[in-house]
Amino acid sequence: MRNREMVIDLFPLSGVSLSKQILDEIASSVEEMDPEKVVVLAKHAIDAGIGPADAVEAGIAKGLKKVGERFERGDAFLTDLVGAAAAAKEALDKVLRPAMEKSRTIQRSLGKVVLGTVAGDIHDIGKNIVAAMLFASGFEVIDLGTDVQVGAFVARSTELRAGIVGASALLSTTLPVQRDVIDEFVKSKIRDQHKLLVGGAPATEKWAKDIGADGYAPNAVDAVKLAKKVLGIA
Ligand code: B1M
Repeated sequence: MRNREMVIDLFPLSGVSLSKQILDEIASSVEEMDPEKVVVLAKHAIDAGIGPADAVEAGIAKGLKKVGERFERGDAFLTDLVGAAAAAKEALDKVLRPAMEKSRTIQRSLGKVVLGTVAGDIHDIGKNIVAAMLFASGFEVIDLGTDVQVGAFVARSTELRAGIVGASALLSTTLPVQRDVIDEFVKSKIRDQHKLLVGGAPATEKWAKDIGADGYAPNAVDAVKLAKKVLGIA
């Protein structure tokens, strides 16, 4: 708690809760593309007792979303997306993902998850957070990276006997590739050997149902719940 007291001293009283002040500043610093500041604030968040998943969702992801909205309106350039993503990644790699991974208490594996961002898509921030949360919760995660070809999902999950396959997509143009991944499992006659999950900003529960996936998760915390649910783990 000594750390929390030190952080309280850094944020003057303003009627706004300490957590909200820190999380709002993380979001603004991502928008301002200031990696050093995001890293310092992420450390303050952990010291103040904010969980790393909350720091990601209510801080980092919120800042990225705002930059994305400005980009869509034409008020920001691609360089702003790149700069904001770089600032976010710095805090995720140096502070928040290690904090998530450190919280892993189970040593035995709950099961293998093959995870990747689908072909044509290089967005990996959300997928990496999902991977860290699954690992922290006891899963063994095999991260295939980004721009993963449909056949690679099938080949790697077969080779590794992974019970779960997760496909992430962030673009409306790459969302249909999630359906291609599922179709490939069906064509290969191994559909019933794996639980196929989808996620990413444009995906929805309805989309998952329509393409025959076993489930959809809107965020990393729900992805862990879903992975446990499809394996029948309480
Ligand atoms: Co891009 N981009 N981007 N981008 N980018 C979006 C997605 C966009 C919505 C921005 C906008 O216009 N508002 C837009 C897509 C529009 C559309 O398709 N409808 C867009 C575009 C257009 C593009 C380019 C085409 C731009 C261009 O070149 N002209 C280009 C495409 C490149 C490509 O992939 N081929 C591009 C490039 C980039 C950067 C490289 C600059 C960078 C990515 C850096 C990186 O990832 N390494 C980038 C960024 C940063 C964004 C935004 C701003 C932020 C994405 C992000 O990281 N969010 C984004 C705007 C937005 O999303 N609102 C945008 C934070 C992250 C924590 O959330 O990824 O949703 P998310 O992950 C969540 C959940 O979705 C879920 O859990 C995660 C954690 O909570 N989840 C899963 C994700 N995957 C899961 C898998 C699961 C379960 C849950 O499996 C079981």
